[in-house]
Amino acid sequence: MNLAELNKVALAMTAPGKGILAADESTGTIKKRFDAINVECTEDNRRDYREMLFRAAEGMRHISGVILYDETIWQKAKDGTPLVEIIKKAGSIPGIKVDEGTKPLPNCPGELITAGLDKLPDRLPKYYEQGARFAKWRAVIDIGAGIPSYAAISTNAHALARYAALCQAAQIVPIVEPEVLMDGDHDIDRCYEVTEFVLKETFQQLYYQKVALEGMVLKPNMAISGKKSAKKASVEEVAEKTVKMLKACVPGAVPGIAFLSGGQSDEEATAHLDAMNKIGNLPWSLTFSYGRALQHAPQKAWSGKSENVAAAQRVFAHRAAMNGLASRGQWKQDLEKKAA
Ligand code: 5MM
Repeated sequence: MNLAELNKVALAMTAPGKGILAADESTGTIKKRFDAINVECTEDNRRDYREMLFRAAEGMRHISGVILYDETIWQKAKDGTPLVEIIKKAGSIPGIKVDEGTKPLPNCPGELITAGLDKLPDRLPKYYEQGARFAKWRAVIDIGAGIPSYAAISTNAHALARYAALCQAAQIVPIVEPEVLMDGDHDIDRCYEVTEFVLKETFQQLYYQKVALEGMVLKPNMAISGKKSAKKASVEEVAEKTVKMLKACVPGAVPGIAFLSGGQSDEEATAHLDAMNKIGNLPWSLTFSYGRALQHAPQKAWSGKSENVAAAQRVFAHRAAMNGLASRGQWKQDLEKKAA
């Protein structure tokens, strides 16, 4: 393992002013997104949609890396150019989602474990050869009555650490994503309490597996109220509590933290990131690794029509630019109004 090289990639992925585009929806998830805009979920449509994003030069100026799904990393654009080459030409780093989704966790009703470790040592060198310099693995922790259990937290943290160690051995930077879902009716303090526990356990397991923190990126959820919570925390409260929680759990050796959006509205995800960076004086850089909060608007603008490509690319560029500003703590709400 060349740790200096891993560290260089991790720093580039989380460089201020830029963030990561999570375009790694599995076929089932992208089908849901396409259903919402009445687009048929064919291989060609998935290719055309993603090619449109990767060729959006203005938007890609703010994108340090792109997380791809297995299908996409091998795909070629309409003119025969590999999609990974388009990403690299745009000055961005290609990455790959390597987990194989979730399965029910035995003895833990309603809880999940992420699968995909078995063949990982054989798959990673192939992804490296194809141009991937980082990978992603997402663990899912739900909050509800009697959950999460310690069994679910520790099993998922262990899998995340095993994955991260395998990535580094293959000279690939692991994005470690322990996602505490915001689907429930819990308040921000319950989210804080669960996420703190999950992060502590994750870093303990990373330590046991001898993962070099300098060569990884953390992709956490924010401390935030559940979507069905009766009391919605303000932007300031989310920022203050998330920063407090991360400072208590994430060693300064980690080069950068790139948040998931988790179902927040596009503008909320930007405002929260911005407010955290405005607090300042942080030991790591804080940026975005958004899927929905970056793609929702361009998907709607595109709606599967080639005549909408330029408009969709403009919408994508706007969201990427807003989040780029937020990663520096320089976003202002006025900028959203001006674009509208
Ligand atoms: C883009 O969505 C990713 C893939 O999800 P599935 O494997 O379930 O299809 C997802 O892992 C995503 O990278 C993260 O959850 C962050 O995305 P959001 O939309 O929460 O920012």
